[in-house]
Amino acid sequence: MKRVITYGTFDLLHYGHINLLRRAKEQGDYLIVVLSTDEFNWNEKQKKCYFSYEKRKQLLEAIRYVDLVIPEENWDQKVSDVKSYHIDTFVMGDDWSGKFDFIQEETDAEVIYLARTPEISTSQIKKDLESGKIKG
Ligand code: C2G
Repeated sequence: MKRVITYGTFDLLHYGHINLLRRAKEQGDYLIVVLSTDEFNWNEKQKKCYFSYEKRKQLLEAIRYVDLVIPEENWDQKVSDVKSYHIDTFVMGDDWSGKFDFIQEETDAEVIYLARTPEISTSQIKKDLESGKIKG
């Protein structure tokens, strides 16, 4: 069984996230999503999520591509996650391109960066809602 892992905040879940999760799952048979906790988001990414960790986890667990959701509590857990979950492929959107190549050196996992869905983002959704714009 090929095991895939990916990381993210996934706040205000949108089709860009779904595109990423679908393609990540296509890399194997079992997809683990490591979801940023509220504390990690605030302390390390200065992101205040609209939905709490529990709500974001509930949404992700309802997605057919996702097999397991675990917490992301710090920047440095990736190598141990990849090893302890026997991951074959580490996937991130290409806004992170190159940032996680060290995983390939320090573990047996392959690192893949997938193209982002360019026109959508959580921050854009928030801006559009504030200005009353409907995406359609
Ligand atoms: N993504 C995408 N297309 C978008 C928006 C996001 O493909 N329009 C991808 C991102 O590239 C990322 C994943 O969806 O791979 C989750 O995006 P975020 O929730 O914004 O995650 P991020 O804040 O980048 O956190 O340690 C890594 C971090 O936890 C990643």
